[in-house]
Amino acid sequence: MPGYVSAMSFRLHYAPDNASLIIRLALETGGMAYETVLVDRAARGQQSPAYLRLNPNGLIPVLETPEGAIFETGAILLWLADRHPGLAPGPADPARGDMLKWLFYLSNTLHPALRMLFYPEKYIDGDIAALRTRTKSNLADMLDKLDALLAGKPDWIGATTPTILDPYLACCLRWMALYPPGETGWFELSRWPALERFARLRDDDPATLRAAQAEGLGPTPFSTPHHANPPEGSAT
Ligand SMILES: N[C@@H](CCC(=O)N[C@@H](CS)C(=O)NCC(=O)O)C(=O)O
Repeated sequence: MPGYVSAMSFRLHYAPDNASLIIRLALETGGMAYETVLVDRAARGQQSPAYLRLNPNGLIPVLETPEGAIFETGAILLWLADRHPGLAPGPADPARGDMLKWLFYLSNTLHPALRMLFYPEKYIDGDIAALRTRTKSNLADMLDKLDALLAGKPDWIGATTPTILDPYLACCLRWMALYPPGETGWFELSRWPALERFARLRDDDPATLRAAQAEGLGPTPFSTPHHANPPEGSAT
């Protein structure tokens, strides 16, 4: 595995259609130069000694930066936004607090609930079906709140110009529609009209088109997603 990145460049450790997609979309939105390193999920590359040196949690993504390796999707997004004006309201912007609270909501409430649905065995030794049932209901409540947020048309999520929150939410919607196979019947995007409009807007974003090409996501990756058909690697 390659080591530290050269000055002023980013190296994204990714697997197709994994949480690294959120970071790829943010990098594309910001027009930032980056290279990618495939994590071979089929071979459990995220648990290799070299990868664990970058992220001791063995989770994807990692972004190598000139200042060191960063893990945790929310942390990487905020780090990028702090260095790239336009990706989020800055510290002096009155919208900063609103942006931060919903960024943290995505990263410490919505995203972990998705992980419970996708990897229930990491959260419970017993009744996986019960955990999944409760988690789906919790997720539906979260989507109600996010739909209300977007219906209010804030200019830092769901607006024409995307911020770091847009790829995070868009990817979560995509994964709810696709994963785990056989467990997605609860999710019907049309139940949340503002979220459905949001997903359509994100489908057509130029950064989405570039990421979709790189990871084989197809033409409508957020509003009517299909499983990825990536040129390299595998999603699971
Ligand atoms: N809290 C982490 C979660 C990342 C995460 O769930 N990554 C998944 C891929 S989407 C992963 O690495 N799964 C492999 C595993 O659990 O072994 C973050 O925000 O970066």
